[in-house]
Amino acid sequence: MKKIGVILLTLAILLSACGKAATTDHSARSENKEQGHAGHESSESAADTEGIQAVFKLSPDPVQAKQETEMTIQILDKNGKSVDDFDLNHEKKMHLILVSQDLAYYKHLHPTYQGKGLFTIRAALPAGGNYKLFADFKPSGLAQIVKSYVIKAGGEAAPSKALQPDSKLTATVNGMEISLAVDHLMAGMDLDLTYTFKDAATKAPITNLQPYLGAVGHVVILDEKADQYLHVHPVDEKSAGPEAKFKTSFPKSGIYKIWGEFQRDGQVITVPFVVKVP
Ligand SMILES: [Cu+2]
Repeated sequence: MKKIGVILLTLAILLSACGKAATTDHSARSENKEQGHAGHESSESAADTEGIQAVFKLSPDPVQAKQETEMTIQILDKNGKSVDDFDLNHEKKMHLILVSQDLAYYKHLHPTYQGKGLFTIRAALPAGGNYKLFADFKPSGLAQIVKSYVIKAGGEAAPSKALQPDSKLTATVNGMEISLAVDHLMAGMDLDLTYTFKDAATKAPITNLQPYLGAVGHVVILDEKADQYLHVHPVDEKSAGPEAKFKTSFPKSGIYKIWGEFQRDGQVITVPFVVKVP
C-alpha cells in the first residue's frame, strides 16, 4: 500500500460506496503491435468483429506537417464489402483519436460519415514525426471496434520528451482545479478513476459540468508506446460534478497517459495526466 497510498484518496472509496448508476463497462480496447496497418482486435467479443477491416488513406501521401491532410477510413467486412450501418456511440458513428508518438499532441476528432462505410476528415499535423490514429466505431449488430494506423509526417519534428509520471494528479484548467484519484493503481484489475472539480479560486465544488457527447465526460487512455488504447465512459453519465467517475482496467504494468475531456460553459477542456501502473 505504500506507493499506492499516494494516489489513493479516501474520496474514491466514499464514492464507490454510493454509485447509483449502472456500472456497464464500455471500454473499448485495442492492442496493436503492427505499425502502419489496420489493427487486429483483442476485445472480449473478438469473434463478433472478426474480419472487419479499416483501410486508412491519407491525401496527400506522404503527409507534410502543417498542411491540411484529408484522412479517409473505409470500413470493410471480411469479404471486402463495405460495412454500411453503424450505431451511434456517444452521439457519433466514429471517434478518431490522433496522437503524436510521444503522446504530447492529442486530438479527438469526429469524421463525417459519407455512407458505404466511408468516413472522412481533414486535419493538419503540427510538426513532423510519427503519429497514430485510433478509429473507434461500432458496426450495427457488432461489438465496438478500435483500429489504428501510423502516420509519418514530413517536416521539422517537435522536440520529443519522455513520458514522466505526474507527481500529483491535479491540474488547473479554465479556472477549474481538477484532481484525479485512482482507487488502486494496479495492472489487470478493475479500478475506478474519479475526477473531482473545484473552482480554482474559491475551492467551491463545481456542479455545472455540461454533458459532452451525451455524458459528463470521456476518458481516453494510451500506454507509452500507444499500443494499448482504452476508451472509457463514465459510470454515472448524468453527473454534472463535482465528481465524474469512470471504470477501467490497465492491461499491464507500465506508464499510461490519461486524457479526460469535459465541458463547462460551452467549452470543451482536455486534462491529461500520466501515471505509472505497477
Ligand atoms: Cu469522440
